[in-house]
Parts: sequence; structure tokens; C-alpha cells
Amino acid sequence: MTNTAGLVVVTGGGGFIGGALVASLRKQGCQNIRAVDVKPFDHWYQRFDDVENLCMDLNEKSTCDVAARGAHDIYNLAANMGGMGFIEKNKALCMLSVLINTHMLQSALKQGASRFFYASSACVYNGDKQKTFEAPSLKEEDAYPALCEDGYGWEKLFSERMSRHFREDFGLYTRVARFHNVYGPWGTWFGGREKAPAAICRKVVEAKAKNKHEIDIWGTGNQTRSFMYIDDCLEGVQKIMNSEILEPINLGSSEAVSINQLVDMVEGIAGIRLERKYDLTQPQGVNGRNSDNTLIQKYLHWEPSISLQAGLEKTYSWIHDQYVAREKGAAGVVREFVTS
Ligand code: NAD
Ligand code: GDC
Repeated sequence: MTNTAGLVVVTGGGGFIGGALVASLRKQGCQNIRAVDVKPFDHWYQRFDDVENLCMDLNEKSTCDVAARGAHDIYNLAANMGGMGFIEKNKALCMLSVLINTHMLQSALKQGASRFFYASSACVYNGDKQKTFEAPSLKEEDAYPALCEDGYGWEKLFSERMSRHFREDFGLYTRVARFHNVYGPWGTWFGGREKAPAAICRKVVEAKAKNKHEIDIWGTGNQTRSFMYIDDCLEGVQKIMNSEILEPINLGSSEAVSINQLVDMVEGIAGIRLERKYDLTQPQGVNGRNSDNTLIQKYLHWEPSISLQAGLEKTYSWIHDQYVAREKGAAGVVREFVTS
């Protein structure tokens, strides 16, 4: 059920998931959308003229009040985030997203919003339960006792709990999903914040374009992860927002692969084989992680189901086109936005 009448606010609307959510809401017939992001408009990944677009810093309480004014639904997707290469080196910046989450919850309450969605992460899970490369399936209860990803993960766990207490103490309708590594077109694919699927696609595109048959991989390549295609993420976000699920719940694919298998798949799509150079000095995070989907199946009789192969084919093709466009650009800069 999409809210097609009341105002829907998407924070982080200039980013990957926020931009895709705005695009999806429009397609579903929602005509009253406000997208908010700190990035200048020409850096938004997707931007639509028929949406109220606001360029504002949501670290500030006063701007959160403006963002939340008149909102029926708020999808709070704004955060300072990225893949392992970013979150391991920017722990303070990641923790500062607590300002966005604190102020957005306060403003949602103050402005009388009906519903609030918070995007948490698999990075809240206890590191001791992710030591094996055998892709341990993480159940929601595995977040405790807490031993989160340093910085980013602790902030996510804190903000999950704050969302819960705003619901319990103040009666604000809050829903929380723990996203497992999301990928797809319009996602960050270069610049340092990109996650493994986009990074590997870009490296393979580049190796092919430059006829340099090598690829550098962070770690041994034995690390395991599951990757969720953006369309599954969007469907899950709306299902969870519309559900009676009160506790934070996994939203991720349960198709785990090693990073080496991920590279195999991208090479297969590109029709190339590359010599692998393993760089053990780069950030690697946990050894293994998968999404246990028992709870989401129980509540929603649904789970993300788009295969990694199908999702990667679309993502590779999009990154390929972005790469070609960037190479052609005189200043070497791509503006990743579309208008309606
Ligand atoms: P993204 O970086 O593409 O989008 C986040 C957006 O928030 C960016 O456009 C950024 O400019 C904006 N933002 C940052 N600080 C801001 C501020 N002070 N004021 C206003 N806007 C600000 O990331 P994404 O992949 O779209 O992630 C969306 C949400 O999902 C985030 O909360 C993220 O932590 C969470 N998440 C994402 C993944 C994933 O794999 N993509 C996994 C787990 C959780
Ligand atoms: O960055 P990420 O996708 O994040 O990395 C997955 C694994 O892939 C890591 O072990 C990393 O070392 C390896 N890897 C190999 N080569 C490369 O070129 C590369 N680039 C990147 N980025 N990784 C490479 C993420 C967080 C997110 C989010 C999700 C939730 O952790 O970074 O912010 O919250 O988790 O699931 P990942 O999966 O460790």
C-alpha cells in the first residue's frame, strides 16, 4: 500500500537508495514527495522536477524541522556512509550521522508525522559472530551482546534503539530495517565510498577498456557477503514501513558469495578473465556475513529474491555506460542525475 495522498519525505534523496525510492514512489503514483539532501543539486544521483527538492544539512535541528514539516511519511535515508574503504577511515564522520537521526526523530514528532522509517545496517551485528568465512547467517538477535562495526555500526545500533524508544515513550510510529549490502544502477561506483559490487564492476570495466588484464582485490577474496539488488531493497522498505514489525529486521539477500565468486560473476558478464592481485593492506571488515531471512519470511511471507547474476548484469551495464561517459567528458567529471 503506497501513501499517494499525504506528503512523503525522503531524506538522503540525492543518494543511491533515497533517489531510487523517490523514483519508485513517483512510478507508484505518489504526487506529493519532498526529497532532501545536503549535496548540491547537480550531484544528486536522481532528481525529478515534479518533486520538492531541498538542498539542506540535516545535521541542524532547524533544517530537520523544515524537512519534516507537513510530512505524513518520513523515510530517513540520509547518512554519511560508504563501503569498507570509507567507513573504516571515517569513524567520527559516520558517528556524526547521529545528529541527522536524532534531529529527524525529534522533528518527526514535533511536526506530527504519521510514520517514520529508519535505515539501519548489517554493520550492527556482533563481530564475534562474523569471524568465519562460511557466511554465517545473522539472525536479528545476533546484534546482542553488542560488538558492532566500530564507528558506523555503533551509530546505527544507537539510532535503532532511539527509534524504538521514540515509539515506546512518545508514540511515534517507527519502523527499522537492517540493510545488507545494497547495489544497483545509480549507486556510488567511484570516489572511495563505493561498495564491493560497484567497485569490482568498475575495475573490470576499466581493465577491459585499458586492456590491462589485472584486477586488485581487497583481502584474500575469501570474505563472504550477500548483496541485495536495489529493487528488492525498495520493495522491502515499503513492506516494512507498512507492516506491524516493531523490531529491527533484516532486509537482505540470503544468496551469499565470496568476493572471489563475485569477481568470477562480473568477469563472466564482461567476457574477460583477469589476473587477481590481492591487497591485504586494504580494509576488509568482517570475514563472513549473510542475512538470515526467517523473521522477514514469518512476517511478510517475502524476502529479497533477485539473483545476484541478474542484478549484476544490470549494474555492470550501467557502470560500463557511466565509465564510457566519464572518459568522454572533457573535464573527466560525470554528473549523475536525471530529470523527469
Ligand atoms: P548514499 O551515500 O548514496 O546516500 C546517503 C545520502 O545522505 C547522500 O546523498 C548524502 O549526501 C546524504 N547526506 C549525508 N549527510 C547529510 C546531511 N547532513 N544532510 C542531508 N543529507 C545528508 O547511501 P545509500 O546507499 O543511499 O544509503 C542510504 C541509507 O541506507 C543510509 O542510512 C545508509 O547507512 C543505509 N544503508 C545502506 C547500505 C547500502 O549497502 N547501500 C547498507 C546498509 C545501510
Ligand atoms: O565495501 P564492502 O562492500 O562493504 O566490502 C565487502 C568486502 O569486499 C570487504 O571484505 C572488502 O574488503 C572486499 N573488497 C574487495 N575488493 C573493493 O575494491 C574491494 N572495494 C570495496 N569496497 N570492497 C572490496 C558494508 C558497509 C556498508 C553497509 C553494508 C551493510 O560492509 O561498508 O556501509 O552498511 O556493509 O551490509 P561490507 O559489506 O564489508
